[in-house]
Amino acid sequence: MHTHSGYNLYTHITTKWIFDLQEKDVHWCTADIGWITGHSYIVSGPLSNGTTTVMYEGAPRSSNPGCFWDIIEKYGVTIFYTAPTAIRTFIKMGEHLPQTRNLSSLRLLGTVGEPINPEAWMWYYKVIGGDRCPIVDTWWQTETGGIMITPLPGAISTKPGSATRPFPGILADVVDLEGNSVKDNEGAYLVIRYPWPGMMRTIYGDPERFRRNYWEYIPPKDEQYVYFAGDGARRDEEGYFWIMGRVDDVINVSGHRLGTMEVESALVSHPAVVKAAVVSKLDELKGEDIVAFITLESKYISSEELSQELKQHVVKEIGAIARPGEIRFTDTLPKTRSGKIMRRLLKSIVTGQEISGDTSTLEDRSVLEKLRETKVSNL
Ligand code: 7RM
Repeated sequence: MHTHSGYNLYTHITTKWIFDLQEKDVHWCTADIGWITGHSYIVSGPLSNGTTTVMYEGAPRSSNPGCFWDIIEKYGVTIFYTAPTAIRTFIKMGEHLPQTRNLSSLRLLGTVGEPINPEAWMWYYKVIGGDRCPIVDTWWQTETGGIMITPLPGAISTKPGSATRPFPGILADVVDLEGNSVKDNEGAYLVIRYPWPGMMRTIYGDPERFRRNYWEYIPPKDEQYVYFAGDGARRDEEGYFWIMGRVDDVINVSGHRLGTMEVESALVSHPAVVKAAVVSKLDELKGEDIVAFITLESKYISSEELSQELKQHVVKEIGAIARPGEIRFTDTLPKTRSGKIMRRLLKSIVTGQEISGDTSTLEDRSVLEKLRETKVSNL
């Protein structure tokens, strides 16, 4: 549950400062308008600032190659805000598509929704931004209403893969389960210490759950409650935040805790891999074993050899403990319309269970059938 004034104030000021709004800007946030990123950065933030905002219904697909770049050229888009999953799709579609359009109107790029792997960041910077546009990697949630950790273009230098520093007025921290701040570069729980205008006020109809999940997960110290975001993170020696993914997506292999996103990021750093989704399955020896669903770059074909090579690649990037037990090649992954992988569904497929629970947010329902078949081609 959000409030009119707090939500609108917060989307207003974050849009103005993070996108460094100028009189002549044409702002395009490619999110689905039915999700929070669309509410905040297609509608509320841009319109309350009197900015020209592009509204487009659709996702990048092979049926509309080049469409996104046509829109930028046609409307002279100056600010382009999209998700890493979309960027990886653009990479797969090929750079000849953006390269044959005039993208010189662009001056600022943004990302949201998940950590961006450095390779995708570099591609975005070079091929879309023409080596000229800063990238703002913005961390936030439906619950926060607007952007919380982000660079301010021109003021905060960026590091590919880091959302950099908290927005002015936001007190973010990384703490252990007792609520104590941890040392630099130690991975732990991402919290916000003070309230902010855009914060959610409760969960509609379930105030108890609001308390439990967000305010009591990390116990208060001296009556000081902290907001727990549900994400793991580390802060480096320069105060830059590196988001490690949802803490409930942690896999325990032989007593070692691994973030699914860590393993996914290692996999997509291999040239053959465009998308990766990692889940666990129970394993008698290791406790849990890693199963990786992989979408390949179009010029690669799946093989036993490649499967071995990818496993070895993860060992090289993270260590032997993270070696996936199983690799499944697939053209599609179950995603929401905002591009989030629905790991819960992948897990049901891996464990051979019936899909239970809500699937109404699934973007493409035919994906599930296709995924069940991946076992057959598993090598
Ligand atoms: C805006 C939105 C929220 C979750 C959040 C994170 C992940 C979002 C980033 C990110 C790394 C980012 N709302 N997330 N932005 N992770 N870097 N820049 O996505 O409610 O749908 O999702 O998304 O795990 O908790 S959301």
